[in-house]
Amino acid sequence: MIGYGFMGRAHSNAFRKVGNFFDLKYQPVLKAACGRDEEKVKAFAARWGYESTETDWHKLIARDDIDAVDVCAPNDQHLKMATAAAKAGKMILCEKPIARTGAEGEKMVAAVEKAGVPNMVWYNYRRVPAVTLAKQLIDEGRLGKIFHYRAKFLQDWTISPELPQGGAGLWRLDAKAAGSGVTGDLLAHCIDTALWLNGNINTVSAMTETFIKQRTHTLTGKVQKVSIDDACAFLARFQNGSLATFESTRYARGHKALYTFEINGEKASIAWDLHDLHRLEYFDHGIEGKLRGWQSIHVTDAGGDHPYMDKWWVPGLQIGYEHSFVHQVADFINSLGTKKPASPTFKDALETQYVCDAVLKSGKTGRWEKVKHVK
Ligand code: SOE
Repeated sequence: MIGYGFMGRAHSNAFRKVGNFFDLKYQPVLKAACGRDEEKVKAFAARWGYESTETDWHKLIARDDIDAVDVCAPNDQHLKMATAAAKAGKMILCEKPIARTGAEGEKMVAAVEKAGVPNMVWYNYRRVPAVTLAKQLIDEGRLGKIFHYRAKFLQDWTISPELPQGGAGLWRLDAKAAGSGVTGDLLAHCIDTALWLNGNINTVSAMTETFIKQRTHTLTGKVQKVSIDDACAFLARFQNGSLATFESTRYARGHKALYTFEINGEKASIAWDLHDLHRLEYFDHGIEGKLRGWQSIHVTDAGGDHPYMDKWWVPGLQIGYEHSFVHQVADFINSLGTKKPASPTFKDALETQYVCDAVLKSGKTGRWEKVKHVK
């Protein structure tokens, strides 16, 4: 494990729990945690049960007793860590977004393909059971032809001009470390889910804004220009002919993590909301007229009807955010040695990155931009 922030905790929790709930081909063993601050990494390792610590990630990657590396460091570290880990023949799990740009992502894809190592990017929301159920319903053809896709991810934690940029957690405000603002951090989630549910996006037209132009940088102590996008809204056209709107901001007062999507098809519509993540709203036009209406499906059926839920409690008892990471680890481990890698692979995540690149470009040019595709 490289990194001990928010995601270091979320992933460690998943590695620890997964074997208690899922039948696995291999049990994860928490060999080592790595971070630059020795005291902090030792405390992290002790809390989560890692056998050892390292303060230099090169040393971690060089170790023979490590088979898989989990990159939970800021985005500017992904390329060098993942390519070095691939060269050393390690499996790699990398935090989202895959990198700061498509160009970086391409190098990472090339490295894992050359090394032939299993790889995955942590777009965890795919594995919220209600979202996985949405995927099943779409793949079964229940929505018919898709007309519209609508997604947003709203937060409000950066409204204060006193908030610095850079350093722990706040590297998300520093374009050098993060690559972009809400586009790479939040819209990337919406885009990953959208590509998974509704196929590729061909063209985008975006507007971006940076509301607070200067912030003190934690590492230099100086007031520096803010180069990330604080807000971004874009229109998109999918390859299947459907139209989309996406919106994200960290300036929506009152909203903490309002990730929602809605899909309108010829025969049915689907809606989901992260704040109520165990529910899937479903409208089936095929239902007899007098009973037709939105159904709120409580996705907790443990009898096998609802994805992943047979591994948890009894029907009606819901699970939460952290379980999406447990599901992702389970799928990754059980995909090893099979012909079907756990998604999203680095290659899948590169497609999302290409959409982000086109969105950021369009935000600058003010024009519709074409999305590059992974071959
Ligand atoms: C940012 O606040 C953040 O933590 C993202 O980095 C995560 O990817 C998202 O799931 C929740 O919000």
